[in-house]
Amino acid sequence: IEASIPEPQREAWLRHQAGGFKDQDGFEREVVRHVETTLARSLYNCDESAAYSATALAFRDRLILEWNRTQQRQTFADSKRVYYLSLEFLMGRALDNAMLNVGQKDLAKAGLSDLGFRIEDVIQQEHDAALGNGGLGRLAACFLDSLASLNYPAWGYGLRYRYGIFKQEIIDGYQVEVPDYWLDFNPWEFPRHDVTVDIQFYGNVEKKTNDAGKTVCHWEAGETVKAVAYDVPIPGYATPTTNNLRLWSSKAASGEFDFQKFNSGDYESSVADQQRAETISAVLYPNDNLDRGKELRLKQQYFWVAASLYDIVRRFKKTNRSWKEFPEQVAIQLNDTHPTLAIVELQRILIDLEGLEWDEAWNIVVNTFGYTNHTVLPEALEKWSVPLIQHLLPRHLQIIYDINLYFLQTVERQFPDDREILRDVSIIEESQPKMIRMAFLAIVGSHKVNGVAELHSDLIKTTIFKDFVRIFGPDKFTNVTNGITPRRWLHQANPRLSELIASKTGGHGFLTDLTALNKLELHVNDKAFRKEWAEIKYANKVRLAKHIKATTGVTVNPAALFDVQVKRIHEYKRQQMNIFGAIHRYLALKAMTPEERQKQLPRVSIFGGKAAPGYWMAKQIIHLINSVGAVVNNDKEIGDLLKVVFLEDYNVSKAEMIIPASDISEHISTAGTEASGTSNMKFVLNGGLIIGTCDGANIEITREIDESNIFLFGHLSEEVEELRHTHLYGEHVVDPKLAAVFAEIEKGTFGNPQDFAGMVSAVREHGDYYLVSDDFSSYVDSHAAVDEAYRDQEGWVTKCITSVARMGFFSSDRCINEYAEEIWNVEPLKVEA
Ligand code: Z15
Repeated sequence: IEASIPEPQREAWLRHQAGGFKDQDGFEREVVRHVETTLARSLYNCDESAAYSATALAFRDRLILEWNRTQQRQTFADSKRVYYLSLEFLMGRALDNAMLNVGQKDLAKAGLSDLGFRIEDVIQQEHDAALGNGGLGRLAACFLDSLASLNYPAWGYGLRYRYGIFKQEIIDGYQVEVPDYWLDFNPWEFPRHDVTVDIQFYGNVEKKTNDAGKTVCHWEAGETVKAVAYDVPIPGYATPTTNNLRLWSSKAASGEFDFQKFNSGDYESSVADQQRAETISAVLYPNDNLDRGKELRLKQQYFWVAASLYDIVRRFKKTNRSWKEFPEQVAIQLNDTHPTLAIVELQRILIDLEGLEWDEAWNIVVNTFGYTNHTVLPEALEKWSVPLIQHLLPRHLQIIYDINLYFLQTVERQFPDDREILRDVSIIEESQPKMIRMAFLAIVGSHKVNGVAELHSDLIKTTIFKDFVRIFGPDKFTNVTNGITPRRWLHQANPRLSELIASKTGGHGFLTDLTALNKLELHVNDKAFRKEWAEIKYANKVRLAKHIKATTGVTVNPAALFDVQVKRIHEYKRQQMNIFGAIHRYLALKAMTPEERQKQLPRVSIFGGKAAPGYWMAKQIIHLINSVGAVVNNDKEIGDLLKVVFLEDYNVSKAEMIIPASDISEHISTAGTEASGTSNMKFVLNGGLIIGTCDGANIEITREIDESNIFLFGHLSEEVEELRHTHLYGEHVVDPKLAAVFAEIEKGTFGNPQDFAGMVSAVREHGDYYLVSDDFSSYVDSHAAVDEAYRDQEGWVTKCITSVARMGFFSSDRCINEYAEEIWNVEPLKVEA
């Protein structure tokens, strides 16, 4: 590597190189220095927020030193790098994670205490980095943690949204969205004002003859926007590797154009240009599993993809290799279809700018990309209209047409005289207007396509992508079951449980090899261990009960069974079935004699999750949950036997508190709709059981922990299509228990029935697409089985311990190793700790 400082002066640099703090005293010195200089405060006005800032800065200083060393090491090793392209990174808080990953939380705790602060309170000061909607964004964050912890040379690329997912407030039982401005103080990002890329939009394409006399396409763009890099260090757990997450921020390109405007006195419109450019990275689209086809979203996608590719290509070019070696140096993973334009952009770079022939370029492209599919829901599959792409990216549209042409020609050779398959697999849908099917483009432009759980990977092969299996053969399609990082989701979220497990499994090795949890099974009958296990769960429930009291005013009994469903609100996830179930339980309790009632098990039904602002039905579901809570929680006859609460603003840091406090959590999507689910894994890892359908990763969790440890119910994915058909064309009778629930809603027990009419009619009048009625009675029965099992506290604890012991498979480390071997062909970089 070439150094910018010449030899004789380098000695002074090495003498002064920063080392970061080494002990508690050094840590305290750094904190005080940051309070007094960086923050310009003193011991007279250092509050918790300043203590957080200074602590974060002290750790940030450490991280960036490791970051630098890691980048140098990876460049020097010259090995293949992985680039994970994701429009979402749902990181949550960084301080606790940084302290634990570099192994200095104890030191910081003692240091902060010495300075007059409690580390728990300091940690709570941090604002979540919420650059994501739900599962897909959180998966990306877990993957970054595993990539660094396993020492893979890997970068994440995303957008630096000024506003992350909105903050949810519940006002009079309704969701209200408040913008989340999170950048006021963010010590975790490093602006790289020297790392910028000019990104072009609009304009037109001309044919030109280049110096070699060859005809090439030249894109004369109409607008240029600048992408500025912001780097976020990603520390691995117990390793010196600190990888990079590079987020792009948009800025007006200060070209001559603006200058002219400025000179001619058109100051206002040059400011307007500025603002328009900054709009690109202004806000995360708040839709989970839904594509709305907005132009600004397409601009975001191209902006981010083009900047990232430029950066990747620039780095590759420094190695002076020939283009054909590109796929040996670079693996790019597409997190869903959102970055699919990267395929087109790389082809454009290679043929238009680098002068490669089409076939040679296309080989490089296909060998570089891998595509992960995360959904089969039709409303989530991205399609962009041809006129929109024509307008925004005219050269890219031509390339897409060429990709499609060559692809369809090979299909035609393979299946002569089969017009149907040509129409079915065409990247261009012949609709009005024509649409580009991004998933098809992603499949054609990648060497591997993976689903995220076994059932899901099978489903994509037999349904939405079945023709592509015929064309490319089955080996192009593979499964990588999702995973979660045990560092955040056990060690950080549930420190007492983590320590207890460490004490029984011979240390903290399970945090880097989660299969080591299986040693817990040897201790399942150890009385003291079981007692402590139960105490930890209870303490976590007490903490959540306090939060519930503080935020909703509802008093809940920590000894009650905590029944939790926290995730984005969506009809396919069936929170409506859960609240209908709660109403059913309420009616059953009301119908009992006081003596009978006395024998019932107290329950707290806990909900949380955001509805997309434009998703009317999801908002109605939130309203019904709150309305039921308002009645049930104030019913003196019912008392502790049933409470229904909706926790506002569910996010990563709330998840870290809620998940460890759960007894039973609900993963009850209509079979075949939830690609994987990942919170199911987090709940079980934290010693909670689950009630769920045979969907997504629930199936593999069952395989691992045994069906005796999970409450499964409902129809299977093979049965769904026929049931839907019968609802529409045969007879459709609503389950009687559910009909009674509807009757109660319509009586006005929970407020104006009109407010909930959409939810009722979706089931009764509109074909019950999500099979709420079909699954209702088995759902209710399954809950009765949960009650029964919970009464036997000893049996319950056995189930919990056994389940945790068998969860090793679901580490995102296992998952990343599978990607590395099966898709990326990359190896970890050996490092000395
Ligand atoms: C999203 O969060 C998921 C899929 C999507 O297509 C979009 Cl747009 C957002 C989720 C799946 O719903 C969930 O089942 C899966 O566990 C998660 O991605 C990660 O693969």
